[in-house]
Order: sequence, then structure tokens, then C-alpha cells
Amino acid sequence: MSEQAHAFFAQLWQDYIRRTPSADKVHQVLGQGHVIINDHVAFRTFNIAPVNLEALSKLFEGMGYFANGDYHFEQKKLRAKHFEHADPTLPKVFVSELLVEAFSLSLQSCVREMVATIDPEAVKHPSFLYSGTHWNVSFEQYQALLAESEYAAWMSAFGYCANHFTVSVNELPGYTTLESVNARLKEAGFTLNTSGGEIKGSPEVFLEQSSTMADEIEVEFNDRAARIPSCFYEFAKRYEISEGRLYTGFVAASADKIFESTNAR
Ligand code: OOG
Ligand code: NI
Repeated sequence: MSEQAHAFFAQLWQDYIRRTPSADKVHQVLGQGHVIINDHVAFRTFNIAPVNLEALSKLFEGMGYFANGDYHFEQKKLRAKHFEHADPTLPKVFVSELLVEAFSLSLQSCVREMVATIDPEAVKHPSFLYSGTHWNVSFEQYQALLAESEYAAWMSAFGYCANHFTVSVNELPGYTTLESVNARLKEAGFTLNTSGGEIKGSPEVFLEQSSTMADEIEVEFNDRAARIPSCFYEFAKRYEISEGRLYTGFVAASADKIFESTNAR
């Protein structure tokens, strides 16, 4: 089961770097030849069958993951869960879903049309999680979604893929603080997400996080092409909740700001 998960993340990474040109550069700058260990990977979806959080949870549970935390984001109208695996070399997984019924009827119908193009059979295989978009919206539709929900607009352009990978700073040779990681990234020319401060969280909540602002890439909409924010890289440092045991959860107040890494700069 763990072998299948390792193969899944290798495929997911290949798909992610196609729309995240800076990911390899992050590895070069921070890794200096060492292997980078990822703390977690994040996915986005809509709360509509057959692609809701529950459906995606089944894919991870099928790979040996178990759910271990629920999160709510009232303003952004999202909810999320995180998953962990008994194999400590596998990343944790953070999956959120948009509460579609909380938005305008026009957003709802646009999203429902997008979801209706998905073959429900495809959702039964983990490769669905890097299957991208199953629809092709116009740039005008993208902008209409953006006016209500950056998350909905991002989904319309990129669909199913890793939204970000996350460097585990605890396992990063040569660095002990997130401040020093951030300083190195800025020196190398990366733009960090400053929403809620460069560092979100603290040792008191057992988790500190920072992230780059998403790369901008050209996306082919059905009427024209446009450069828009794609995916980003996150950095996480975890603290012990008891001797030798690092916190494995997430912090909703910090996650709320990490979501903004796909905002336009
Ligand atoms: C997820 C944002 C939350 C974290 O580590 O708190 C998150 C997203 O942007 O889809 O990844
Ligand atoms: Ni994250």
C-alpha cells in the first residue's frame, strides 16, 4: 500500500513541476544536493459529488492514509481535512473543498457545469488527483469566478493537481529556523506570501509556515490565453507536543493565509 503511495507522489510531483517552474529552483537553492523531504501536499476541490472531500478522502484512505483533523474557513467558505500515513517517509495531505452553495447562483451553475464534465469512474483512481481540468472555461468565466472566490477561479483554471508541496524544515540540512529559510529564499529572488506576516503560526501552536507566492504561467482558456497564478511552494517547521513527538496537525488561522498564496501579486 505504501509502495503505491510512493509511486503516486512521484507522478504527482512530475505533474506539479510542469506548472510550477520555481519548484526545481526551490530544491536547488535549499537542498544543495540533499534530498528535500516534503511535510505535506495540498489539494483543492468542490463539495459536490462525485469529487467532494469525502470522495477524495477515499482515494487517500485507499493508499493507507487516515484522517486526523478537521478545519473550517468561514470567510473563504471552505472546509478541510488532513491525512497522515503510518509510513513516516510519506508526506501528510491537506484536502479542502469549496462550500459551493454559499455562493451566487451564477457561480454555482458554472461550478456544477464544470463538475458535470467529470467521468465519475475517473474519480475512483488516485491518478484523478493529477488529472487537471476536465472542462475548458472562458477567461470571462474565470474572471467572474475570481470576483467571488479566488479558490473557485483557481480550480476552474487548474482543476485536480497538487496545489503545493511543502518543504519540511525539520528535515532540511543546514537550517534550524524558518527565518533563515525565508532569508535564503528572498536572497534567491523568491517573493514570499506576506499575508498575516511572512511567518504564520508560532512555537505556541506547534507549527510555523511560510510560502512563496504562486508562479504565474500562461493558461489557455477557451477564448484566449492569459498569465495567471498557478502553484506555489510552502515551508513548514513543526514543534514537539511531547518529548520526541512533533505536532502533526494544521493551524486554521495560518492555513487561512496560506490559501492566499495563489492570489495575484
Ligand atoms: C491550502 C492552504 C492551507 C496549510 O498548510 O495550512 C495549507 C491551499 O492553499 O489549498 O496548505
Ligand atoms: Ni500547506
